[in-house]
Amino acid sequence: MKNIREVLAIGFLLAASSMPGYASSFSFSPTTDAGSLWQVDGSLSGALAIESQSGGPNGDYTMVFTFASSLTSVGGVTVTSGTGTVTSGMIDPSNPDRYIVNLAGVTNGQIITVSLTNVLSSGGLKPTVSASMGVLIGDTNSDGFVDSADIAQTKSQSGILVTSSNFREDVNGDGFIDSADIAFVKSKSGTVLNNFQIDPTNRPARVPDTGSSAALLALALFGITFFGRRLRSGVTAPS
Ligand SMILES: [Ca+2]
Ligand SMILES: [Ca+2]
Repeated sequence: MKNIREVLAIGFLLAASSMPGYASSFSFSPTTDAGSLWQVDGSLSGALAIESQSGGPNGDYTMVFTFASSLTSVGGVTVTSGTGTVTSGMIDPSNPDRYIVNLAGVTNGQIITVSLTNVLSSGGLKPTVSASMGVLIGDTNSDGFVDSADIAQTKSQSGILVTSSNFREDVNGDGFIDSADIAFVKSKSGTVLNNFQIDPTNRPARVPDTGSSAALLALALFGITFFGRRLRSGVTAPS
């Protein structure tokens, strides 16, 4: 699995090598787990990748951008959408093709986008490079929902050595898949990745965003008030 990923990554790098300053890939993981072998491979232009592992009590995650050539400097790094803050950003001291972004306060059930500006590499200058990650703790099968399928998947891996193919089920990132992870996924059951559909044909409805929920609530309150008044006026009118 890891070998296939490496072959694909190398192929991607070769394909992107003719594009100056182009970020060829990025990956992410909980910060405490960032030194491990397994991170979620993101896509800069394709399907959204979802992080299933917890970033701990402070929501600490690390994103790594990989470029086709060595970086000279990066002008700035910010969270351009979603909830979370950049605590640090640096060119990887052990590999200048990579830029590491540490994040804190990343909340669950959201898509967060991080942007690098004025990325100067040996391949040229890129004004903006952005990457997004979905954060949904316990969504081990990456469909944007935490439900019985994720619980079953985690149960199926309980007690099995953590590898590149099942690390998503190590939800608390402690290096083991066990009852703690099953309980963790169960505790998140019913949560969703807001405003996200992996396949509209398989899911009946988009999750209402906060604005829609507020509008529905306002409409419901208006209805209760309006019909309540009508009811009261109907009852009191004869006397
Ligand atoms: Ca799921
Ligand atoms: Ca675990």
